[in-house]
Amino acid sequence: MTYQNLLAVEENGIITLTINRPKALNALNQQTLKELKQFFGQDALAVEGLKGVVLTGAGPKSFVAGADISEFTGLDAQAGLEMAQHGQDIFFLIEEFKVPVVAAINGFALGGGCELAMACHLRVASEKARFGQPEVNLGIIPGYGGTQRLIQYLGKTKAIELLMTGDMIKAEEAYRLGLLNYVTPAGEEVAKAKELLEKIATKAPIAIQKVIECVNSHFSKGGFEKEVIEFANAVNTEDFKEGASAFLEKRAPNFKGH
Ligand code: CO8
Repeated sequence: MTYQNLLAVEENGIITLTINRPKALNALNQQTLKELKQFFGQDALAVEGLKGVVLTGAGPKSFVAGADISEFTGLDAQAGLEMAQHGQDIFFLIEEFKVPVVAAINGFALGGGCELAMACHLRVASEKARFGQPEVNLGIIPGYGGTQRLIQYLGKTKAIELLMTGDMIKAEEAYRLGLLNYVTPAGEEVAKAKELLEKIATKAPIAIQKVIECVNSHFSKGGFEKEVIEFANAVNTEDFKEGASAFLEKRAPNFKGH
């Protein structure tokens, strides 16, 4: 497969998939989502000898800084609904991928970036990584499953606080709250992710697939559907136009509540 915004490098049965738009802090534009769909839409079991995938971001600063806000201009409720649904569908492909996917979080994991990391089976982060769901700063809510998976990992208490405040937290706190499996010194997150995959590869592959299926089946998808609808309703507000414009114009937003 050839990609514009992803780099896929296979070594010893592990594919390291790097989101490669460092100038935009690896923000998820539509092209990148299309390529993620292409990659995770393939049948993992049909890829000879595949032990697992490490998903990371290019550059020293960011894993993924969210959905690409420059593509929000002119977004209406219907387009917002379709985009959120499309993103959620791709993230479910990752969550349901038949071999383990480990996020190696090298920097900012914000909005859609935090949601992407949460769709992976395991998360290893550099001590420099930062996490958050800052959508409320833009007048919207998460649309790629963030309202649901954040509760799955953190519980309601901290999840609702982070979703309401848009606050960013450091890797150590994210680890303490249960979002991360491991924190490593900066630059060692990919190696640790590979080490985890090598360990899992010594186990029975069918048993690992069943673990993935059974853990996923614990959670209902009802809240995800609600999130798509309410994301679209938030897109339909003046506050969203103000929030997105304010980000692009590098100023603070002035929300009015309509
Ligand atoms: N989209 C597009 N461009 C971005 C994004 C983004 N999410 N984040 C950063 N960039 C760009 C900046 O515009 C800037 O570009 P330029 O150099 O051309 O001005 C470049 O990346 C570097 O960014 P900064 O200069 O801002 O770097 P700082 O170190 O000062 O700040 C931050 C880094 C804190 C990460 C800051 O860039 C930031 O706050 N980014 C936005 C984070 C955010 O709000 N993410 C959530 C987006 S909304 C979302 O993800 C919703 C998901 C569901 C969508 C459903 C379907 C549409």
